[in-house]
Amino acid sequence: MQKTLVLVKPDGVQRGLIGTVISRFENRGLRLAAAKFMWVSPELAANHYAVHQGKSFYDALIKFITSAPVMAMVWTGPDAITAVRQTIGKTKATEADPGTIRHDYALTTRYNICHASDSPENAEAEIALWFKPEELVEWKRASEDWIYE
Ligand code: 3AN
Repeated sequence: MQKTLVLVKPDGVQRGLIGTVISRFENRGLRLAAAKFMWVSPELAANHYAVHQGKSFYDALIKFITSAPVMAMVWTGPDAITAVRQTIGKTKATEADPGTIRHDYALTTRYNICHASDSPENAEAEIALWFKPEELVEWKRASEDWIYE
């Protein structure tokens, strides 16, 4: 079982898509492990996007992620990192496959609704950055025996 960090970013929050994003992951069979609705501080934004520091879009990215609240979540399940990335689609919304969140709700790269960790290393680091260990909820969905091997 893997855990991965998902953010519904300011554009998704402002457009009323928090429930839609959650539904996609619930319908897929993934299990919610943590959630909080929050403003992102400049420090948290800089930490989260440290890998993009120095890039042409960095300042705009920090401005964007701090411009409205985000819904931060941890989702868990078998191969959850790949499954969640597959469900949200490619970074550039016009390259995302039909049926993915980014295809169905976005048109650009900056305003692409959500973030999801892209590797086990980044998932671990991002979950530790956004959540305290005690904020992760251990539980089992009643349907899991019919979804997980
Ligand atoms: P992903 O969100 O798919 O992991 P990253 O980590 O490459 O993609 O990019 C993080 C965020 O930075 C994107 N979600 C997007 O908001 C922004 N971003 C990435 N590349 C660009 C770009 N070329 N122009 C504008 N914004 C970008």
